[in-house]
Amino acid sequence: MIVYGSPLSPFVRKTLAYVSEKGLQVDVEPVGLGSRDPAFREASPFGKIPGFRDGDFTISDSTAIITYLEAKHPRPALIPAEPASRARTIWYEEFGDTILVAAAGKVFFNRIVSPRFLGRPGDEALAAQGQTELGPLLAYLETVIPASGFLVDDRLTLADIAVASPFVNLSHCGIEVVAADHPKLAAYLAGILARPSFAPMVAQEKAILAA
Ligand SMILES: N[C@@H](CCC(=O)N[C@@H](CS)C(=O)NCC(=O)O)C(=O)O
Repeated sequence: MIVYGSPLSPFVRKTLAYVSEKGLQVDVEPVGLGSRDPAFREASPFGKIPGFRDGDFTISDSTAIITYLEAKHPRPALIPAEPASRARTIWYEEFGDTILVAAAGKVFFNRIVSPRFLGRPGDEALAAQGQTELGPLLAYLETVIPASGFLVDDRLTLADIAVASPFVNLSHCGIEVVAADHPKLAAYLAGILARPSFAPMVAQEKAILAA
């Protein structure tokens, strides 16, 4: 199986952390934004990362890829079967993918992607706006994190992977959740991001950005 993309993308990182937690093996084919690589474009017609290939089967979108893998490899179940737990897992995935990435992505794109990878200055006003938008999102998470350190069913699910991933992009921008302001969220993120599914990948990302 091949995942096309770079773990610097919150969606690629989410997919790779999920793959790792499932105990699956994939090859990562690095492709940059806008790549015209034919094998990648077959998997991802609109050039978005991640793309995915399993033999003749190709698909793009982290949620679609994870849906495929979860159906094909049901154990360990990272999307619970019980209706309310399943719905809450998908809510947190959606919250991470859309609401959180909408804010964190403005910061990451304008402070790192644009100047470092596209060779043009970012829009600092937009980055600052993204940072402001984070306020209510961090406050929300602080109210919903259970003592177990997992968002759903007191065990790791896709919810935790999807919510934690965009915080790595903020960390790359020097923005950390501070325990003095958000103690539950800070402890929660420390726990999820210390897992073997995240920690080595994040270290690799930091090395890429430090080079
Ligand atoms: N909903 C998609 C979003 C994928 C996405 O937007 N990826 C970004 C990188 S973080 C991308 O490829 N952007 C390039 C583009 O839009 O052309 C997913 O979950 O995979």
